[in-house]
Amino acid sequence: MKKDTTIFGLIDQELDRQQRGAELIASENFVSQQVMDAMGSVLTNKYAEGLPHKRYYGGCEIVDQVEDIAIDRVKQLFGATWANVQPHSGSQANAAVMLGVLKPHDKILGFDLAHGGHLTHGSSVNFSGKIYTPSFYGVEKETGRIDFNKIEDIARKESPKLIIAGASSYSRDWDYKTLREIADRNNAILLADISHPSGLIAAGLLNNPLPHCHVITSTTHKTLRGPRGGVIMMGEDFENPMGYTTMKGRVKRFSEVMDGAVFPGTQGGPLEHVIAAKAVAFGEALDSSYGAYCKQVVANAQALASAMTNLGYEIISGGTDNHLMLIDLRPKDAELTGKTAEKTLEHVDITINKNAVPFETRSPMVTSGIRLGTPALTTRGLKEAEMGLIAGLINKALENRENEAILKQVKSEVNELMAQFPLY
Ligand code: DSN
Repeated sequence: MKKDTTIFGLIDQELDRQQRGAELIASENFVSQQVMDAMGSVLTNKYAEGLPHKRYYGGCEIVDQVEDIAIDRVKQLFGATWANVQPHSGSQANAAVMLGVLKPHDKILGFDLAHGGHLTHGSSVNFSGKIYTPSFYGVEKETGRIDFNKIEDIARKESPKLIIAGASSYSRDWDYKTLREIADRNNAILLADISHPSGLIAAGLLNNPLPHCHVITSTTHKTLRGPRGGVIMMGEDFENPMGYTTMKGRVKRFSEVMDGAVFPGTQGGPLEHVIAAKAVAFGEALDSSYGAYCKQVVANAQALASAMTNLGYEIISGGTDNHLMLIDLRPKDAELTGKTAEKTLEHVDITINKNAVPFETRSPMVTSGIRLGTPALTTRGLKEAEMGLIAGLINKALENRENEAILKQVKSEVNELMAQFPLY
């Protein structure tokens, strides 16, 4: 076959974009060459519906070993007793948990998307808000933090069958112990979606939900620095509280319900090439160097938050415990929207995303905030000193957003800085 120069030309352009730019999207990272090699391997050719050693296809003896290793490594990484590494993404992992735990129209209680939650935690435009009946908790206006004790008032009023912890733009740690007590008192299952901070949890830098939550979901491509994908885990397996039975009448274990909810419940054939890449990434995260990387991610986030604060920007909750921060632009510049900030920074090769802030007054397509994260820049080797430089460049671009000459100068400063930290 003739090489597809159109697509490979675009891939080269994307590599150049990634090389020259400062990547501050909190949910992105740069995987190692061996993670990419595993993803681009012959394993993409294999169908393997089912679980290792219980497949619906022949010829699975090699992919069984790959998937077993991925499962073993992720269990070791988080201290889990059970894991399913087949979810194609974090959203698919959440869909499987909900299918396993809930019936259509059952009540769920999640963190409000407008306060930093996720679409799959009950948003009206997502399956989770269309199939199930959501209610939400949020942050306190004065502190920008969740008051975990207040969640109980909502749980008592709403009686949700599932309570969801986890966020996509919340910079503080979670009190899983209190949430489990609330879940137990209100007969709810507790799901922690740790897609964003999972790497930092594995490195022991944040509270671990495994001992407290019934079930845990995560993506594998954010702080965990693996391929795009998802995983479901359990700290302790137990007899299924929903009372599902096998065809022979035996009460199923929760892990059996979860496995069935992934396949055949919500997915077909697993992506064994991606599962191989997950195994490689989990192996990298088990290496002692990964802990140092995660510590630097947090140190960089704190340095960036403090530099942005010194430049007059307001960080929601006043700082960060993890890899990201949410900035309300209004106190610095009432005219500056998240949409304009994202576009301006893209123009100077700094990639961020606009983000709604708690108690937002603008539409989700405009917003009053931006979200910044440090996992990707930290992988490239940037440290606290460079975070000060990045904050200065962001500020210079935003303050001079109408001045093309200054924007051009900022862009070349960004490109020069990033050239000192080569990627691949
Ligand atoms: N899109 C992801 C993020 O940026 O946080 C969440 O799914």
